[in-house]
Amino acid sequence: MPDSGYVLLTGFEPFGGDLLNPSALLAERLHGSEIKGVRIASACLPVDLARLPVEIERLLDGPSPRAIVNLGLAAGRTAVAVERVAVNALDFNIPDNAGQQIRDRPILPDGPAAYLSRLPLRQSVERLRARGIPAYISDTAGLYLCNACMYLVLHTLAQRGWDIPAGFIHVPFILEQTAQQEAPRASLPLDMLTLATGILVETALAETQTQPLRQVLSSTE
Ligand code: PCA
Repeated sequence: MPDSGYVLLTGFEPFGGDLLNPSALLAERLHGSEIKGVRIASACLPVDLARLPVEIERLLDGPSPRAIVNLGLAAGRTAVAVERVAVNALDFNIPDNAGQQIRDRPILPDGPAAYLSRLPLRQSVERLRARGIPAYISDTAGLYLCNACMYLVLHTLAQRGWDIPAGFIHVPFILEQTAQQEAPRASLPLDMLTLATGILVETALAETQTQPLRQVLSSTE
């Protein structure tokens, strides 16, 4: 059987005192499944600025995946947020899991100011909404580890000339988490977010098939 490649799907470990991170659960749930005949390979990324680039490098140290979807938790957001842009800046409101609180620093001192998502943003949001899942295009992924992940992945693709769909999705809390919160914040059910992740991967893959020569939407250069 010909190898039809794989989709790299990542989540993040818990951070900021939370016991779980829905993005890691989603990645785990979809690991090994197939979407449009393409296998999903999942990984969990560290909320640790020193380790994050090493881990991304390790994950991309092989043949190019067909698509990359990186997931993270955005506490308090009300819907699935398809991120439009990653900026070359770090400014942490809370320390990372290694206790580092970075202020006002670039991710890569010589890197471009920003990278635009390589996911089909509008189609993704439309397809999620059509399935009854609240979603929107977000214009900021924050200045913490998720933005850094999106930036580093897109930077790596630009450097290697890998013309594949890739980008970042922020998900809200899951219902199960907010039940323990003093003042429960916005959440969506885990099953709905699982469905959303599948739709996002499928949309990314569909776009590659219809537009194999999609222009590189990368830097500010
Ligand atoms: N959310 C954080 C980092 C890890 C995660 O899941 C963020 O939004 O940057």
